[in-house]
Order: sequence, then structure tokens, then C-alpha cells
Amino acid sequence: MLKDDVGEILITEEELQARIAELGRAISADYQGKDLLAVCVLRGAVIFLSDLIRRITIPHEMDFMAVSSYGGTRTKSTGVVRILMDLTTNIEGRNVLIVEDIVDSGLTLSYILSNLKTRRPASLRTCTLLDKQECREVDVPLDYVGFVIPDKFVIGYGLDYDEKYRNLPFIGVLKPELYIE
Ligand code: PRP
Ligand code: 7HP
Repeated sequence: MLKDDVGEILITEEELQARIAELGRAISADYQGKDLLAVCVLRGAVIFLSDLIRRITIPHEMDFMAVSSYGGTRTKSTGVVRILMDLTTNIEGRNVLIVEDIVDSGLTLSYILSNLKTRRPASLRTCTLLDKQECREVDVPLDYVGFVIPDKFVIGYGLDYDEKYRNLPFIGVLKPELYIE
């Protein structure tokens, strides 16, 4: 069973859902009357996005982009970010909210921010479910944060190790003997 590979549950399903409801309320209030485009960074953030938008009560659109900096069994960012799939929407003049599952070194989000800025959105803000603050290598502005977490490799609720564990409904820590640093 996948659950047997989890050493510790860091954030339960109930805690996740309660915090996501709060984030949804805050985003709905802040973007009231504005043309919101939620940009989901695939693949990890797809679970978070799908729960988050159901807690947003104002009209909005969504789009997806895929980038990769980890990949395979790596538990540290390579620092080289690649766009694997770009947005289909022209974001010029739009109010863009980037939705991420985790900000760790910050390298991925920093790259996405500078890339999207060149497309001249009306506004560009960030929302991350998890913030591994103590691992930051570059400063990135975070507008909405679900949880600040310690420096532990986490899995579940979209987050993977070697593409597995994304379907766990909670955030857990993988047993250290199961991964290679
Ligand atoms: C993960 C996560 C973030 C990034 C954060 O993506 O979804 O995009 O790493 O790490 P950083 O702050 O150190 O750059 P990953 O490349 O693992 O792709 P995935 O979402 O498909 O799992
Ligand atoms: C990326 C990532 N993916 C899964 N678990 C973590 O702790 C991670 N940090 N950065």
C-alpha cells in the first residue's frame, strides 16, 4: 500500500480542505470585479487547483503550463527550469494568479514569474499550497500561502516522488529509506 511508505502525516486531509476554503475566500474577495485567470503549474498543482477553484466564488478562467526542474528520483532542484507545455491563453492585460503546489528553492517560480512578466499581464500574483521557506535560494513574492513547512521531502496531494504518491489525500513525509537524495 502507498500509505505504508509514509513516515509521518504532516497535514491531514481535513486541515488541507479547511485552509483551501480560507484561501478561496481571500482570493474571491481580492479579485472581486476583476478578470481572474488562474494558471496551474503542472503537474503537482493540479489537485490543489481543482479544490481551490471550487472554493472561489467569483467568475474566473484557468489555464495550464508545465515546467520541470526536479524529475525522476531527484529530491533537489536541478536549477534548470524548462517549459514543457506553454499556456494557450494570451495573458496580456489579464489578472494572472500562478497556482503552485510547493515553493522550495524558489527557482521554478522565479523562472515562471520572469517569463510571464514579459507577456505584460495586468497583474501577476502567486499562490502556493506549501512554502518550504528555509530552503529558499532565490527570493520570490508569495501572495497566498497555505502552509509553511519544514525542510522535509513531502509527498501526496499532487506532490510526487518518482511520479508516485500524487494521489494520497494528505501531505506526508516519505520514509527516508525509500528515497535517494
Ligand atoms: C515541483 C513543484 C514546483 C517546484 C518547486 O515541480 O511543483 O514547481 O518543484 O521547487 P523549487 O522551488 O525548488 O523550484 P516538479 O519539477 O517536481 O514537477 P511536478 O510538478 O510535475 O512534480
Ligand atoms: C519539489 C518537491 N516535490 C515533492 N516534494 C517536495 O518536498 C518537493 N520540494 N520541491
